[in-house]
Amino acid sequence: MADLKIIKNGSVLIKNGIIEAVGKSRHIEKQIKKDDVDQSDFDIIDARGKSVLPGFVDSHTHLVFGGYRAEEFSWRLRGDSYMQIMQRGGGIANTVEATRQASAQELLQAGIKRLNSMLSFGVTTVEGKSGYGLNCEAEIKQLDVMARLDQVHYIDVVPTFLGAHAVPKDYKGKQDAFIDFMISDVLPRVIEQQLAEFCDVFCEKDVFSIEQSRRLLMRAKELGLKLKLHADEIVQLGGAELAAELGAVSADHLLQASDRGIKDMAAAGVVATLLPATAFSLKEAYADARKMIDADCAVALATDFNPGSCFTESIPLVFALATLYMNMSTEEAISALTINGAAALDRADLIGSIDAGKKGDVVVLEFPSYTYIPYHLAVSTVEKVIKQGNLVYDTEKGGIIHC
Ligand code: IZC
Ligand code: ZN
Repeated sequence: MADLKIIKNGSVLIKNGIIEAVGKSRHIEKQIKKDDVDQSDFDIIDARGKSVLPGFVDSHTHLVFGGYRAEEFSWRLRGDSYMQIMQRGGGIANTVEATRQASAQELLQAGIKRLNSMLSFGVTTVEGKSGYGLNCEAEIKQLDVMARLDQVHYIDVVPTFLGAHAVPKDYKGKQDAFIDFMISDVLPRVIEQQLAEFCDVFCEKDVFSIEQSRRLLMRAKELGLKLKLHADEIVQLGGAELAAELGAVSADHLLQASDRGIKDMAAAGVVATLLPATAFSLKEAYADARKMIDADCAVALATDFNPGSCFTESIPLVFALATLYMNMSTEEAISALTINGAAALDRADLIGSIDAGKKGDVVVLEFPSYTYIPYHLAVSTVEKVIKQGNLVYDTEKGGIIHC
């Protein structure tokens, strides 16, 4: 994670949206001449004095939702905990109410705005979860909106089915029956309509147990979904161990992960996705990134953008927290937001690094080195975003470039 393989005085050649070559500028120029390429066929973006990185991969968000929970934030400022608010009937249940009431069109418009903000931070691929419907119709509506967002926006949207995100009012105290309902009614519809790549569960004390999570995830896996897990965030339940047991692609949060769980994840190749902006927002202790990296876990970083515990799409904030408070080096944090983010979405062969054959998703920083990312504290250093070879965002051209 600490080795970024930096090329000084380099160039990237992108053709038909795919990276064709990367290397020293003089080598790339020679190759273009040898291939007899007509230079006028190419747009040349001059990045002299700047730095070029892979587009950021935000591999854990809840970006499609109705309503906001600003009032809960002020309650938390007064000392209420996230879980206390949830137990009083607020929290996720509030967003479920608002999301059920919102039309697909309203969710789409809000989603586009949020993706525009993410693009300005250099994000070129984002994962998004359902989980604010909790019934068949509204879960499908959320996933449909994500499919539509993927079509209409530059950013690639990877959909995750999180039907087991909370226990809805009509299933209060009947978690097992709710998992049965997800397995018998909702999951088959999601599969049939090919609306999700991943299945995730909020595995947490007083939400869904290890047993309940295992049951739903095993069925999802049988039906062809890849797995993720909200694991060991508030209480040490053994979520990391479960993710390893089930061969999940990632386990996320991990503030309370046990040593055994960390070892199991490393052995099973589960990506440890850490969400420092959530720990910051909830005033919790950060996940032990150093322990995980030293145990040979692949660590990814993501925003966890959601209306409750972490209402931010700020990649620079994540960099600041990871480097200053989790003792990750800048290089490790960059790997965690690029190639390991891609691995957390099972797409490391397609995105996450500037290599020939991968998607032409790159960002240009306004500064000469990536070291400016955490140094320019919590402020974006991204000047340009290139998505599949097209310049789609440029601060020098007023922001997003609409085609
Ligand atoms: O809306 O509160 N933790 N799910 C699990 C969330 C936070 C999102 C929310
Ligand atoms: Zn989450």
